[in-house]
Amino acid sequence: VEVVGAGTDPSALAVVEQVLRSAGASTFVKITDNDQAAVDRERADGGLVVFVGGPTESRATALALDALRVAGPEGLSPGGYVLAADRGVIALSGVDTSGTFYAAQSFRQLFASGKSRAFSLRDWPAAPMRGVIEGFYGAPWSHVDRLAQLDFYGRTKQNMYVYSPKDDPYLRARWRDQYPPDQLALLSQLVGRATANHVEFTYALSPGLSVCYSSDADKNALITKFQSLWDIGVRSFAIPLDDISYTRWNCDADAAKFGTGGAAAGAAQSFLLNRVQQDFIATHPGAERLQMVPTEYYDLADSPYKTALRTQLDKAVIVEWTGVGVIAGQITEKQARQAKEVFGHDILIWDNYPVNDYITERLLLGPYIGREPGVAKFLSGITANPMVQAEASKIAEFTSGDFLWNPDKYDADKAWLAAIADLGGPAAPALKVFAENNYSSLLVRLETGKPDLDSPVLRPLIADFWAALEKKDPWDAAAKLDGYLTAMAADPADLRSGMATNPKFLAEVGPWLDQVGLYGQAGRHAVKMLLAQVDGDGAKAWAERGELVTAFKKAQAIRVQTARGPRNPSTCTDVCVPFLDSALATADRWFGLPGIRPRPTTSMGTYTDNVPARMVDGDPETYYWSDWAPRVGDTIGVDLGTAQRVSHVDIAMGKPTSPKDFVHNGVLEYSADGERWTTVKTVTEPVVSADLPDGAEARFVRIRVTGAQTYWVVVREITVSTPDS
Ligand code: LTM
Repeated sequence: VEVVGAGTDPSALAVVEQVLRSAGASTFVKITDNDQAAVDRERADGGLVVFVGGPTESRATALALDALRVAGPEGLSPGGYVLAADRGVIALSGVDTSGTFYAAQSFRQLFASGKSRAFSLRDWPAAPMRGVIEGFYGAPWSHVDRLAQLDFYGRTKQNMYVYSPKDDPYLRARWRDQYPPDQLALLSQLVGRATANHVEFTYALSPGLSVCYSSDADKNALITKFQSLWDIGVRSFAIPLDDISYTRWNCDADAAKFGTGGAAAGAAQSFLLNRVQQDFIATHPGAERLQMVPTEYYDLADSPYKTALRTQLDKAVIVEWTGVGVIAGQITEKQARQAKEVFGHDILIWDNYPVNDYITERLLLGPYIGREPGVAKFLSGITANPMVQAEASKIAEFTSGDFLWNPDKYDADKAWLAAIADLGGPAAPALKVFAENNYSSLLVRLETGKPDLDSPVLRPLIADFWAALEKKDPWDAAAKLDGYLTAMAADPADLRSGMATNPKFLAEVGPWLDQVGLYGQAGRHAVKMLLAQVDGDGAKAWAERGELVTAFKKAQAIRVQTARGPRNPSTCTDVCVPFLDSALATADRWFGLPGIRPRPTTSMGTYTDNVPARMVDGDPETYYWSDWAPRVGDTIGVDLGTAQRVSHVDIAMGKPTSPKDFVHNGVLEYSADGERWTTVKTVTEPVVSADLPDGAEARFVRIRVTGAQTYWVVVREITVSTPDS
């Protein structure tokens, strides 16, 4: 029996009915809240009575909570709720309709976990704004992706979706143009789905590439566009002004009115936004607060631009900020407080995790980390910028949603396992193996320079195996390592059958999944090859070596088409390839094979398909090309797999059409262990040639950048010679 009021949230009710149906209920009797006699009758018949609706929706739930001696949700922050059950009665009462919807979601979770006996729960969110901003470069999500995302946000109690795909022409390049009716109809469907899931659909228009800030016509074009979205139900609007230039005006009138430089840009943006605030937001009752992304969105340094925003932009506007750095390794409460002061406005974080548009060869499936609880509590909230791969983004999104609801209790590992269970269902164990090998937390690497955390399970198994091999007693460690590699090798088949009901996810991750499988296979052959050598079985070792090389080559030949060109997926990053290289180098010494097998290393990204492998392909016409100007500390070099005697190094950088693309200020260094480095010489020219000291032992050789520069880096060839080569 469901007891509802006139205002009971229909979405909450739908969730409750779905749960009860999955528990075997087939008939529902719906009773309105003033029919106490009907309730008593049903109870006398032994039926389960479920009261749905908080004080603003239904009067009956309060009476039920009284009878259960549980306090109501009054006074909780928006989205808060009380959920209680005892003696055949269940009561779901939100402080608002979203709260009741979240009570229903918790009811679903508790049912799934089997906790259906007497309990009472009082729960509310820490952050008012919790969600996702579709704000990446590259192919925008499909309509179907977005519908699925909105349902997912509802299930995970997130209340915000910002529609801001950089490559939707109607948002940036052609922002003045109205949507054709068919596209508006799709947006309208999204707004409806968002509302049903208690998600605020924010429409974010980015006029910065061509807007004339002082022009009435452009202000009116903005408002006309917003009005067309208002008419289909949108109530929340944003004006992102990131990734544009403020040294260049789009019209002479702006130069005349505002002058030049950062202060002028801040004044111009404030001028336009204040007019949108006054002429649109303030004239539309029910509109949410306007949001904006400043052009300086990535730091805390005060500047003429920020001063202008602080002093001139209407205080009602919420300012977005990515933390310190476009991809912020850590965001502290102290920084959050500073952001509020420096920008002089309420702050919403645009968090660039798990977005992978700048590193398209990787999937970022690790949990949300590195944000202090105070960030969620003290600011307006956080929207996570996801990956091009919508379904795969759900793992990180699940965890950021968890953090935002209750940051004090957030446990990244637990949240991550719950995310894997939620997405993987019965295939969760296979999904876990896959995600562990795409677990990269670039948040850590980019900010601290420490290695990221890819393959957290495989990494120590490999280390143990090497240590045991050294002691000539590798069998136990080999068995453990082989167990995990077997799971990797089986992962493509396991995941494809176990997650067959989610073909979208499988299509998104296909090339990465195949690579995990091939690295698993190659790894198993590597272990068997090395064990055969310990046994002195040369024939077997040689056969395993052949299988290893075949699987390894296949893994390296996989290509994924991305917005930045074709890429070799990078799974098990910095773990599988070095392991296989080292295994081959170790075995080849045993076989008495000559030569060095250098593997390219770089701390930078790759421009189009000029992949790092081209630094060591023996062909000086091909080259690796970084996709940014190196920062101090960036490196390019080679890893030889094992430490060995090295006598000479040649490195050729630059190319005829980009002769200045080389490291202008750097040092050539080598190291046996990757920890202690010896400097050979300074680097200031495109061609580097150096003898290493007699007896030098190196596994790694690199150029480390010591001075900032604006040129990118081209490396044509790195050649390393041994005393006998
Ligand atoms: O972060 C912001 C505000 N803008 C862009 C994003 O659109 C982009 O997805 C990320 C990651 O590449 N970087 C940005 O600067």
